[in-house]
Amino acid sequence: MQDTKIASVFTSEFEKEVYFGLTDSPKHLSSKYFYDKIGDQLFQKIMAMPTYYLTDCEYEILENNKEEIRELFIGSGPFDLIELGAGDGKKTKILLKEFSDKNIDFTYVPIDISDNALKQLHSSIKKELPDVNVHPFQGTYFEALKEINNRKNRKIILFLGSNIGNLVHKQAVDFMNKIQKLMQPDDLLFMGFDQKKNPKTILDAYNDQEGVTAAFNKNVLARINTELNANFDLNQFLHWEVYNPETGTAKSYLVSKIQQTVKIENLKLRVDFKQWETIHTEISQKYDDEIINWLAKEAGLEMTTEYESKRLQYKNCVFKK
Ligand code: AVJ
Repeated sequence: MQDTKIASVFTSEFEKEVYFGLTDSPKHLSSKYFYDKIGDQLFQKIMAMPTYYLTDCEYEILENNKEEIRELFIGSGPFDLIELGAGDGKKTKILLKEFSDKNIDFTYVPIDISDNALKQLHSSIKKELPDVNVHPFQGTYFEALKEINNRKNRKIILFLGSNIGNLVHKQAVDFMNKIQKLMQPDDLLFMGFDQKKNPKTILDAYNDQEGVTAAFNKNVLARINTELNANFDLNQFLHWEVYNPETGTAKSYLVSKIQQTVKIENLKLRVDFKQWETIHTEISQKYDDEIINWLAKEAGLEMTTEYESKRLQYKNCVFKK
């Protein structure tokens, strides 16, 4: 049994979520906590791996369609280009460069949970694309909604990389619906959706041989160690990926290789693991047309355009309210 500590003295959202996630059954932790300085670097490594095809697919779509996308976005004049989960902005820079080259009047508002990623993105844009106006905003997707609401210009909202896939359908509908409610008739929502495909391809994308994805997954434990004074032995956990081709849901787990007890000093908590007990850490949902149309309908959005990558099935879809 776990020690109990009255759950009223948490000093951060992280503490609180770790406490409730690791005292729940089955155990779980949120993938939003993968992203600190080390996690950002690991994710950049993942994006550079050929097995993680998502980045290349979306890059190809943006590169091949940048003129058409530019025309679509210009619409009736100046706009704010608001990006949820901007990360290193590698793909978005294709559009930023295109807009900047054509002297389009817009402001780029990158939003990310990682302060580190945002700072790097900001300084790289200042250097590479000095003419682009940038207004970075640090926060979760939920906090991003407030920022979207504060922007008074016409809005183009980018939600790339199949980041939506970290949300279960109910959360995705809820989130897209909240965005829809903040949109004006002229505004657009531009999203990336990784498609259902050969299950082997998906497993390879989330279980690379070099162990980068494993390190990325375990980074949430590393953060608990350093930020909450815990003693997780990362070697005693196994990265495990499952993909259900029926539902299109990929799930990541950390599996305890042995029976063990972990101490988290800042939470005054001892967490017992049975041998082979799991911590569920991430979902990466894969989509098909039926699911995307259903999400859009539920969220009160109408799809106006879609782009598909040639090599592997990945789509970018444009919605209006
Ligand atoms: C950034 C959420 C889109 O789920 O594919 C990559 C994160 N996790 N490898 C994804 C991730 C493991 C990624 N997203």
